[in-house]
Amino acid sequence: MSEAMFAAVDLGASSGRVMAGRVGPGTLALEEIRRFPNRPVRVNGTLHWDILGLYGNVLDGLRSAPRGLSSVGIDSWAVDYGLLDAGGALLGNPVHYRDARTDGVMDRVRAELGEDVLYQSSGLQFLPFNTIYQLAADDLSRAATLLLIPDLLAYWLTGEIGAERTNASTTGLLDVRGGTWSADLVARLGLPARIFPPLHDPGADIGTLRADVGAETGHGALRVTAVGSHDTASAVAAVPAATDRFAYISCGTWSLVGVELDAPVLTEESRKANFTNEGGVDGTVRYLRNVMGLWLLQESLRTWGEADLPALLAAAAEVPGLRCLIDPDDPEFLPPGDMPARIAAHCRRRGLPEPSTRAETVRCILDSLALAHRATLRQAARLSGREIDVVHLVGGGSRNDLLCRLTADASGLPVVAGPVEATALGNVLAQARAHGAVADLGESRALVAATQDLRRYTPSGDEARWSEAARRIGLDG
Ligand code: LFR
Repeated sequence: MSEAMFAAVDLGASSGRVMAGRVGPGTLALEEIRRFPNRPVRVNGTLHWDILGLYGNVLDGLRSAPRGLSSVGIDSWAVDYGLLDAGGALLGNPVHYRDARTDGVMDRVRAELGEDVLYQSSGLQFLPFNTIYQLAADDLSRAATLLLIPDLLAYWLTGEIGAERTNASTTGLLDVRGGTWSADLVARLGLPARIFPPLHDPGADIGTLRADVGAETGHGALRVTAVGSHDTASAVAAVPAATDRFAYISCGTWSLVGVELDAPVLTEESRKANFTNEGGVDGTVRYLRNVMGLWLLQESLRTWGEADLPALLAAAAEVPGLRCLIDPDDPEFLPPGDMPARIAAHCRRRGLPEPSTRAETVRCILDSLALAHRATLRQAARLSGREIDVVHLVGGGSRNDLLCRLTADASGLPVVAGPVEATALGNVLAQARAHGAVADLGESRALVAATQDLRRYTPSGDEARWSEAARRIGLDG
């Protein structure tokens, strides 16, 4: 097999990038073409994504990408969507999942349909922003088509309409067993069945660039290939695991903590622990839970107007550990706003010591995330029966040396950190498979392990200290 080149469009909640990836025997190399911030905008009280700004950056990225690409693939954060009218025009800017429009909606839908009905149907964890609750809060009267964010961008690039399955699995409206839209839930919620497009899997050929897009970007009849369009599905596909006895933490704005399975876990215990069964590439199940993640730190930095993260992390490493602790998954931390003040108030309310400096706040966030990682890893193993020998921590968070070390110490498991760009790599590898440049998931992962920078953290062994801290904050897993 000779070398082939692919472009990956990867949109995260805080930044987006267009990457070029070269894949061949023993080769997997990424080059960053364009990186841009993803800044939500509040308009008339509603928090929106700047979707045209993002699309403009995607076009600029493609324009700067090398010629000779075999295809381009798109992934983004999950659950959010745009609505098209009957003529294919976008009905308003997509709303951000952290917007308050879903306040109280999940509880209403749960009470009406029953938690068990919802979980048995979709296998999805209960998060207030899942598409199903957003749709229940939306005006769909003029909507002809619903497109999740990567599907919307693919539509603008190609003119083709469809829904990629890994991302569709985060809506709460995909049948977890059959992989089709759940007609029953759609009907019971009174949603219009017409808006749900035909489904396809990663690897599917979506179409070629529209003539005007080809001319504008200089890529002629470039093909758009479906990838694991949910960013977390792409990240998990690029975990450099050698066996199936691994857990992953896809660590960025969120920490997605779990294992990869062949079949969903739909037990009552699993529902109560709020674990999700999302779709992975090759029909795998991403059995995981959302931990609040580095959002806590990002939002603190935004509040402080602080730019020097390396200095803050170095200072946080010197602060005595496990003193100030929070439950990072408290819903009060979900919306944008003054995070340090909320963290202090959370500690105060629970009668726990409050952080008083920026370094203490950062240490509190990282210690608490490590404790949540520990608890979730334990639950994932217990609820799924999967034994875990190693934790792969991938994504932007794998750059955070202190968080990786604390996660190894807290979990008592070796942590392999990296690759940083797991999502873009997973995106490129899904395309490479569709174009015959790699054979399967196992070969893809072996290629990541052989070519990417990885760091290994061995747990320090002070298990008793972490257990005591976990009990103090109620995160014993
Ligand atoms: C990570 C992620 C998570 C999803 C959250 C909201 O970027 O896609 O998997 O739960 O964002 O879409």
